[in-house]
Amino acid sequence: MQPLVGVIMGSQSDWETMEHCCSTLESLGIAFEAKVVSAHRTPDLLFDYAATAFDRGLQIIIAGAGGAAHLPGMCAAKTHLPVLGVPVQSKALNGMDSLLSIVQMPAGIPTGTLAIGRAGAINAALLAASMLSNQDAEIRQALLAYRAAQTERVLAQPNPGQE
Ligand code: RP5
Repeated sequence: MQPLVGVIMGSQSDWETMEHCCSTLESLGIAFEAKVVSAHRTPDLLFDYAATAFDRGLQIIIAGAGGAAHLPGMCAAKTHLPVLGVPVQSKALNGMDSLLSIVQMPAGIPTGTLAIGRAGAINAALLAASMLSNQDAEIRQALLAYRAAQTERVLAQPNPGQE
């Protein structure tokens, strides 16, 4: 299947976080590709990836990075596609560095910014699904089913401490 979503991350070490994004996309039946592309260590690869993304059929890019997290912003600078940034929880500053690096884009080149870590990785996939769902009935049904199942799980176990 032609990937609709490109998931990129700055390092192999980001996979622990970004695998939650990929497994969520998978569970929704959304075709995606996942690659390590570093803004700092492979800048030419990043430029090429972002510049060719639209022509290759991608509709959304999700970029996870930690520390001085330039990946989502630099990616957004090289493509008009929506870029969703996931701040990876860094060891030194617990992800505050990643969050601020991604969220504080100057006016003109936006990046959507999710929560730090696993929650942000999952929500990036769900947000991508929402963005695709107006044009794609299968993705819309999968997203609605995901949300309904989540609601069911909570309602089925209202008593705390009994999971
Ligand atoms: C960033 O530097 C990556 O996104 C990663 O979160 C962080 C640390 O990378 P490694 O030193 O673990 O490869 O570019």
